[in-house]
Amino acid sequence: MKASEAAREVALHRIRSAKSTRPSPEDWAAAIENGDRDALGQAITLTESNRLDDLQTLTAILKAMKASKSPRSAANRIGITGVPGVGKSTFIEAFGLVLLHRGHRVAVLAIDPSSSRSGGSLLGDKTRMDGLSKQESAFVRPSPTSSNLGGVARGTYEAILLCEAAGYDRILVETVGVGQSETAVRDLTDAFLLLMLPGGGDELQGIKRGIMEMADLLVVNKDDGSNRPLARETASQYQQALRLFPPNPGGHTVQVQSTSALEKDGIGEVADAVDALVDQWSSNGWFETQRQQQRLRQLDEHVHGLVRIARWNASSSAASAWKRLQNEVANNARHPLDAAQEWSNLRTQQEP
Ligand SMILES: Nc1nc2c(ncn2[C@@H]2O[C@H](COP(=O)(O)OP(=O)(O)OP(=O)(O)O)[C@@H](O)[C@H]2O)c(=O)[nH]1
Ligand SMILES: [Mg+2]
Repeated sequence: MKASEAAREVALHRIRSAKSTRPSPEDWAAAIENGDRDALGQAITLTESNRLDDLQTLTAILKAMKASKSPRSAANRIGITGVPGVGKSTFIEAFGLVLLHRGHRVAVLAIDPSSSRSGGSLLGDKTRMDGLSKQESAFVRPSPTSSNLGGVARGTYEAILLCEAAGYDRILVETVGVGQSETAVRDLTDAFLLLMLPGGGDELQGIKRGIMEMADLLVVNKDDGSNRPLARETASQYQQALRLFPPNPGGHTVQVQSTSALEKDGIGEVADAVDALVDQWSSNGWFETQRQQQRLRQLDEHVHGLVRIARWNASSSAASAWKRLQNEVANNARHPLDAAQEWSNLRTQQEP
């Protein structure tokens, strides 16, 4: 078990064992809405749980939220991806501070920040987002959502909703742009920013074309010092390359911008560009269309996720049936589809 998972288990245990003293879902929701950071943090911990009772508590909290009753929240969800070391955390710190100056309340969620390195990253991120996490109007949660459910970002959607209910209106989600997690983050956010390094084609940067096609805005970071000429050249190369891309469903032109997250340069322009995109999507309908697609995808993912959790919480007879099916499939004695069908039939029979 990774240290981060152990810490999460300890936190979940603490929440569960306080069952008799902990607030009702209504009071818990009210505490979050009133800005109680501990209440928010603990509810986010629930989103990372693999236990049905925790998820039931979470559901009750979400249903008790006033915000969930409004048809469209005013918050913007912004995904930020890019290869390790491109400067995502540094960028989020600078970007977050700009948003705070503009009167926004900023929440930062990180998805699987430790996936590509061995530990250490959480500490690093805390120092990199030091200025932001100290601010009253900011909430930084470097949550290691390395879900053992197989879903990359299960729970992050709910974490976003919780942050919004707590009054944060700019939700920044950081993910490392090397695995599947960026697709998951794309499916959770309104605007998706891809950070790039100066120099090198996209292949060199380990960025797949598919990820470039998902981006709403490309940002060449580290446009400072001796990197400058190369950063500018890289930006114009990407601008050229984008012309060959298929039109994106939001109907906007994908722009390339340059920033120095370190020197906090060009960051306000990125914030302006994101605002302009959201304005455009609000008037052409894409904002709500995309949110609707995302909600439906969440429904689908949760159906799968809950089936998996139910399997873990299954009765001993169901558990031994599952073991038997696994064995048969592992030994090639049975087709996976056939075994899955038997499992699904078993479950249907058990239901009232
Ligand atoms: N020169 C320069 N260095 C930068 C800039 N932004 C970040 N860095 C440096 O690049 C290194 C990596 O920055 P991070 O912000 O941790 O990058 P990251 O993309 O979050 O990295 P991971 O979380 O490990 O994927 C650090 O040493 C930063 O100081 C920039 O704009 N210019
Ligand atoms: Mg980082």
